[in-house]
Amino acid sequence: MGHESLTSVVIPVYNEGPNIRTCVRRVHEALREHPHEILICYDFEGDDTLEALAGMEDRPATIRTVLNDLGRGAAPAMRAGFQAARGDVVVTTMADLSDPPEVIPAMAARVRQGAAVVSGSRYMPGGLQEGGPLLKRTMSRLAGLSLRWLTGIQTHDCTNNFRAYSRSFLASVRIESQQGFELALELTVKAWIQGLPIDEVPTTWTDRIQGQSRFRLLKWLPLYLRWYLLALRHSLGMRLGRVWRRA
Ligand SMILES: Nc1nc2c(ncn2[C@@H]2O[C@H](COP(=O)(O)OP(=O)(O)O)[C@@H](O)[C@H]2O)c(=O)[nH]1
Ligand SMILES: [Mg+2]
Repeated sequence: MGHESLTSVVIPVYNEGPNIRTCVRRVHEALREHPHEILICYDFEGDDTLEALAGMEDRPATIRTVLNDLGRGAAPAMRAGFQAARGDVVVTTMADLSDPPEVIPAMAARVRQGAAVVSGSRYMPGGLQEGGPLLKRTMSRLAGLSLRWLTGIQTHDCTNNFRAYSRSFLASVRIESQQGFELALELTVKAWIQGLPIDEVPTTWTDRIQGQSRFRLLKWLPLYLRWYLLALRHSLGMRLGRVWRRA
Protein backbone atom coordinates (compact mmCIF):
# COMPACT_ATOMS: atom_id res chain seq x y z
CA MET A 1 0.00 0.00 0.00
CA GLY A 2 1.56 3.25 -1.10
CA HIS A 3 -1.05 5.40 0.57
CA GLU A 4 -1.55 4.92 4.30
CA SER A 5 -4.86 5.98 5.76
CA LEU A 6 -5.22 8.94 8.09
CA THR A 7 -7.09 9.02 11.40
CA SER A 8 -8.55 12.40 12.38
CA VAL A 9 -9.17 12.82 16.11
CA VAL A 10 -11.77 15.52 16.81
CA ILE A 11 -11.75 16.95 20.35
CA PRO A 12 -14.32 19.61 21.38
CA VAL A 13 -12.94 21.85 24.13
CA TYR A 14 -14.34 24.38 26.54
CA ASN A 15 -11.70 25.82 28.89
CA GLU A 16 -9.79 22.55 29.21
CA GLY A 17 -6.53 24.32 30.14
CA PRO A 18 -5.89 21.99 33.10
CA ASN A 19 -6.50 18.81 31.05
CA ILE A 20 -5.46 19.45 27.48
CA ARG A 21 -1.73 18.81 27.72
CA THR A 22 -2.16 15.39 29.26
CA CYS A 23 -4.94 14.69 26.81
CA VAL A 24 -2.97 15.43 23.63
CA ARG A 25 0.13 13.67 24.96
CA ARG A 26 -1.91 10.52 25.52
CA VAL A 27 -3.68 10.71 22.15
CA HIS A 28 -0.39 11.33 20.34
CA GLU A 29 1.31 8.46 22.17
CA ALA A 30 -1.57 6.08 21.37
CA LEU A 31 -1.35 7.01 17.65
CA ARG A 32 2.43 7.28 17.44
CA GLU A 33 2.60 4.47 14.85
CA HIS A 34 -0.40 5.64 12.83
CA PRO A 35 -0.75 8.65 10.53
CA HIS A 36 -3.10 10.96 12.38
CA GLU A 37 -4.14 14.54 13.07
CA ILE A 38 -5.55 15.94 16.32
CA LEU A 39 -8.17 18.65 15.84
CA ILE A 40 -8.82 20.82 18.89
CA CYS A 41 -12.22 22.41 18.28
CA TYR A 42 -12.84 25.57 20.33
CA ASP A 43 -15.67 28.10 20.39
CA PHE A 44 -13.92 31.41 21.17
CA GLU A 45 -10.42 32.88 21.14
CA GLY A 46 -10.28 33.47 24.92
CA ASP A 47 -10.64 29.75 25.71
CA ASP A 48 -7.84 28.79 28.12
CA THR A 49 -7.19 25.55 26.24
CA LEU A 50 -5.38 27.53 23.52
CA GLU A 51 -2.97 29.14 25.95
CA ALA A 52 -2.15 25.79 27.55
CA LEU A 53 -1.40 24.31 24.12
CA ALA A 54 0.65 27.29 22.98
CA GLY A 55 2.88 27.05 26.02
CA MET A 56 3.58 23.35 25.54
CA GLU A 57 7.21 22.47 24.87
CA ASP A 58 6.42 18.95 23.69
CA ARG A 59 3.36 19.99 21.70
CA PRO A 60 2.71 17.21 19.14
CA ALA A 61 3.23 18.37 15.55
CA THR A 62 -0.01 16.61 14.55
CA ILE A 63 -2.19 19.14 16.42
CA ARG A 64 -4.41 21.57 14.51
CA THR A 65 -6.68 24.08 16.22
CA VAL A 66 -10.10 24.60 14.65
CA LEU A 67 -12.25 27.62 15.46
CA ASN A 68 -15.87 26.49 15.61
CA ASP A 69 -17.87 29.15 13.77
CA LEU A 70 -21.06 27.09 13.55
CA GLY A 71 -22.47 28.25 16.92
CA ARG A 72 -21.35 27.53 20.47
CA GLY A 73 -21.55 24.09 21.99
CA ALA A 74 -20.03 20.64 21.73
CA ALA A 75 -22.16 19.50 18.78
CA PRO A 76 -21.31 22.46 16.50
CA ALA A 77 -17.68 22.16 17.62
CA MET A 78 -17.59 18.50 16.57
CA ARG A 79 -19.27 19.41 13.27
CA ALA A 80 -16.62 22.07 12.65
CA GLY A 81 -14.06 19.34 13.34
CA PHE A 82 -15.73 17.01 10.82
CA GLN A 83 -15.51 19.74 8.17
CA ALA A 84 -11.83 20.33 8.86
CA ALA A 85 -10.90 16.62 9.13
CA ARG A 86 -8.88 15.12 6.30
CA GLY A 87 -8.85 11.48 7.41
CA ASP A 88 -10.79 8.51 6.06
CA VAL A 89 -11.65 7.77 9.71
CA VAL A 90 -12.87 10.46 12.11
CA VAL A 91 -12.81 9.78 15.86
CA THR A 92 -14.52 12.00 18.44
CA THR A 93 -13.10 11.97 21.96
CA MET A 94 -13.30 14.28 24.96
CA ALA A 95 -10.59 16.52 26.37
CA ASP A 96 -11.33 15.78 30.03
CA LEU A 97 -9.42 12.46 30.09
CA SER A 98 -12.67 10.46 30.20
CA ASP A 99 -11.77 8.16 27.30
CA PRO A 100 -8.77 5.83 26.91
CA PRO A 101 -7.03 6.82 23.63
CA GLU A 102 -5.26 3.43 23.51
CA VAL A 103 -8.50 2.05 22.05
CA ILE A 104 -8.51 4.42 19.03
CA PRO A 105 -6.45 2.19 16.69
CA ALA A 106 -8.86 -0.73 17.25
CA MET A 107 -11.86 1.53 16.62
CA ALA A 108 -10.32 2.94 13.44
CA ALA A 109 -9.53 -0.59 12.23
CA ARG A 110 -13.20 -1.56 12.57
CA VAL A 111 -14.19 1.41 10.41
CA ARG A 112 -11.64 0.39 7.78
CA GLN A 113 -13.17 -3.10 7.86
CA GLY A 114 -16.47 -1.58 6.79
CA ALA A 115 -18.33 -0.11 9.78
CA ALA A 116 -19.85 3.36 9.38
CA VAL A 117 -19.95 3.95 13.13
CA VAL A 118 -17.94 2.27 15.91
CA SER A 119 -18.89 2.94 19.53
CA GLY A 120 -16.44 3.08 22.32
CA SER A 121 -18.78 0.84 24.29
CA ARG A 122 -19.17 1.06 28.05
CA TYR A 123 -22.05 -1.37 28.26
CA MET A 124 -20.72 -4.39 26.39
CA PRO A 125 -18.70 -7.11 28.13
CA GLY A 126 -15.28 -5.65 28.94
CA GLY A 127 -16.58 -2.07 28.98
CA LEU A 128 -16.95 0.06 32.10
CA GLN A 129 -18.30 3.37 33.33
CA GLU A 130 -16.66 4.93 36.37
CA GLY A 131 -18.03 7.87 38.34
CA GLY A 132 -20.35 10.62 37.19
CA PRO A 133 -23.85 11.44 38.48
CA LEU A 134 -25.94 8.35 39.23
CA LEU A 135 -28.99 9.51 37.28
CA LYS A 136 -26.99 10.33 34.14
CA ARG A 137 -25.11 7.03 34.40
CA THR A 138 -28.28 5.00 34.82
CA MET A 139 -30.23 6.71 32.05
CA SER A 140 -27.34 6.34 29.62
CA ARG A 141 -26.95 2.63 30.36
CA LEU A 142 -30.72 2.04 30.17
CA ALA A 143 -30.93 3.90 26.85
CA GLY A 144 -28.11 1.88 25.34
CA LEU A 145 -29.22 -1.54 26.51
CA SER A 146 -32.93 -1.00 25.83
CA LEU A 147 -32.32 0.37 22.34
CA ARG A 148 -30.26 -2.67 21.44
CA TRP A 149 -32.83 -5.00 22.91
CA LEU A 150 -35.81 -3.30 21.28
CA THR A 151 -34.35 -2.64 17.83
CA GLY A 152 -31.42 -5.03 17.37
CA ILE A 153 -28.99 -2.13 16.72
CA GLN A 154 -25.47 -3.60 16.76
CA THR A 155 -24.12 -1.69 19.77
CA HIS A 156 -24.74 -1.72 23.53
CA ASP A 157 -23.79 1.96 23.79
CA CYS A 158 -25.36 4.47 21.44
CA THR A 159 -24.63 7.63 23.44
CA ASN A 160 -20.92 7.64 24.22
CA ASN A 161 -19.21 10.40 22.24
CA PHE A 162 -16.04 8.36 22.15
CA ARG A 163 -16.77 7.04 18.65
CA ALA A 164 -15.25 6.44 15.25
CA TYR A 165 -17.02 7.34 12.00
CA SER A 166 -16.21 6.69 8.39
CA ARG A 167 -15.68 9.90 6.55
CA SER A 168 -17.95 8.76 3.73
CA PHE A 169 -20.82 8.27 6.19
CA LEU A 170 -20.27 11.71 7.75
CA ALA A 171 -20.28 13.24 4.27
CA SER A 172 -23.58 11.53 3.44
CA VAL A 173 -25.59 12.55 6.49
CA ARG A 174 -27.34 15.80 7.36
CA ILE A 175 -26.49 16.54 10.99
CA GLU A 176 -29.29 18.15 12.98
CA SER A 177 -27.89 18.18 16.55
CA GLN A 178 -27.39 21.77 17.64
CA GLN A 179 -26.54 21.50 21.34
CA GLY A 180 -24.34 18.88 22.80
CA PHE A 181 -23.73 15.21 23.04
CA GLU A 182 -26.94 13.92 21.47
CA LEU A 183 -24.87 14.01 18.27
CA ALA A 184 -23.57 10.49 18.93
CA LEU A 185 -27.07 9.05 19.18
CA GLU A 186 -28.28 10.95 16.10
CA LEU A 187 -25.43 9.68 13.94
CA THR A 188 -25.68 6.10 15.19
CA VAL A 189 -29.44 5.92 14.64
CA LYS A 190 -29.14 7.50 11.19
CA ALA A 191 -26.41 5.06 10.12
CA TRP A 192 -28.51 2.16 11.35
CA ILE A 193 -31.61 3.41 9.50
CA GLN A 194 -29.50 3.68 6.33
CA GLY A 195 -28.66 -0.01 6.84
CA LEU A 196 -24.95 0.70 7.36
CA PRO A 197 -22.81 -1.59 9.55
CA ILE A 198 -22.30 -0.51 13.16
CA ASP A 199 -19.67 -2.01 15.43
CA GLU A 200 -18.28 -1.53 18.94
CA VAL A 201 -15.11 -1.91 20.96
CA PRO A 202 -15.16 -2.12 24.78
CA THR A 203 -13.97 0.99 26.57
CA THR A 204 -13.95 2.56 30.01
CA TRP A 205 -15.39 6.01 30.65
CA THR A 206 -14.07 7.82 33.74
CA ASP A 207 -15.53 11.07 35.04
CA ARG A 208 -13.31 14.13 34.91
CA ILE A 209 -11.12 15.05 37.89
CA GLN A 210 -10.25 18.63 36.81
CA GLY A 211 -12.85 21.18 35.77
CA GLN A 212 -16.62 20.87 35.60
CA SER A 213 -19.03 18.92 33.45
CA ARG A 214 -21.25 21.06 31.22
CA PHE A 215 -23.66 18.21 30.62
CA ARG A 216 -27.32 19.26 31.16
CA LEU A 217 -29.32 16.08 31.66
CA LEU A 218 -32.86 17.44 31.93
CA LYS A 219 -32.38 20.16 29.34
CA TRP A 220 -30.94 17.76 26.80
CA LEU A 221 -33.19 14.77 27.51
CA PRO A 222 -35.78 15.71 24.82
CA LEU A 223 -32.99 15.98 22.27
CA TYR A 224 -31.93 12.42 23.03
CA LEU A 225 -35.51 11.20 23.09
CA ARG A 226 -36.06 12.42 19.54
CA TRP A 227 -33.45 10.01 18.12
CA TYR A 228 -34.33 7.20 20.49
CA LEU A 229 -37.97 7.36 19.37
CA LEU A 230 -36.98 7.60 15.71
CA ALA A 231 -35.10 4.31 16.10
CA LEU A 232 -38.08 2.68 17.82
CA ARG A 233 -40.45 3.88 15.11
CA HIS A 234 -38.17 2.61 12.39
CA SER A 235 -37.82 -0.76 14.06
CA LEU A 236 -41.58 -1.07 14.52
CA GLY A 237 -42.13 -0.09 10.90
CA MET A 238 -39.76 -2.82 9.73
CA ARG A 239 -41.48 -5.43 11.91
CA LEU A 240 -44.95 -4.45 10.75
CA GLY A 241 -43.70 -4.52 7.16
CA ARG A 242 -42.53 -8.09 7.63
CA VAL A 243 -45.83 -9.18 9.17
CA TRP A 244 -47.73 -7.40 6.39
CA ARG A 245 -45.74 -9.11 3.64
CA ARG A 246 -46.23 -12.52 5.27
CA ALA A 247 -50.02 -12.03 5.58
N1 LIG B 1 -16.39 23.42 21.94
C1 LIG B 1 -17.09 23.09 23.05
N2 LIG B 1 -16.73 21.99 23.76
C2 LIG B 1 -17.43 21.69 24.87
C3 LIG B 1 -18.54 22.45 25.32
N3 LIG B 1 -19.02 21.90 26.46
C4 LIG B 1 -18.25 20.82 26.73
N4 LIG B 1 -17.28 20.69 25.77
C5 LIG B 1 -16.23 19.65 25.70
O1 LIG B 1 -16.86 18.38 25.60
C6 LIG B 1 -16.17 17.40 26.36
C7 LIG B 1 -17.03 16.75 27.44
O2 LIG B 1 -17.60 17.77 28.22
P1 LIG B 1 -18.22 17.61 29.67
O3 LIG B 1 -18.85 18.91 30.00
O4 LIG B 1 -17.18 17.08 30.61
O5 LIG B 1 -19.36 16.52 29.50
P2 LIG B 1 -19.47 15.13 30.25
O6 LIG B 1 -18.18 14.40 30.04
O7 LIG B 1 -20.64 14.43 29.63
O8 LIG B 1 -19.69 15.42 31.69
C8 LIG B 1 -14.97 18.13 26.94
O9 LIG B 1 -13.87 17.96 26.06
C9 LIG B 1 -15.41 19.57 26.97
O10 LIG B 1 -14.35 20.48 26.94
C10 LIG B 1 -18.91 23.60 24.54
O11 LIG B 1 -19.85 24.35 24.85
N5 LIG B 1 -18.16 23.87 23.42
MG1 LIG C 1 -16.67 14.93 31.04
